[in-house]
Amino acid sequence: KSGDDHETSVATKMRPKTQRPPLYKVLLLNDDYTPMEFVVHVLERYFGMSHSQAFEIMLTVHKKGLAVVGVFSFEVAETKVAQVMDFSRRHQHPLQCTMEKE
Ligand code: NFA
Repeated sequence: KSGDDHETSVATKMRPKTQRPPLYKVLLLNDDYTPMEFVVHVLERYFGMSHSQAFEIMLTVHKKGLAVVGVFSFEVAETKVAQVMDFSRRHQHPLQCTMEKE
C-alpha cells in the first residue's frame, strides 16, 4: 500500500502532488492580406514585445504559417484572443488569433 512504510525501516519519499493551473498557447495565423506593419503593431500592443522582437515573430508567422506568441492562464489567453480579433476586425484585417491548451 502506497505510503505504508512506517515501522518497516524502508524510507519512501512523500511527494505531494502540487496542482498547477493549465496553460494555454496563444497562436497567430498567417493570411495573405493583413499588412506586416499591422501584425508588428499587434504584437507590440497586446503581447508587450519590443519592435525587433515583434518583427521577428511576425516574419515567423509569415513564413511558417503560424507561431506561438505567448503562454497564459485560460482567462488571460481568452482576453488576448478577444482583443486581437476585435482590433483586427475594427481595422478590417482578416488576422486570426486562437488559443490551445498546452
Ligand atoms: N502574410 C502577410 C503579408 O504578406 C503578413 C502577415 C504576417 C499576416 C503574419 C498575418 C500574420 N502581408
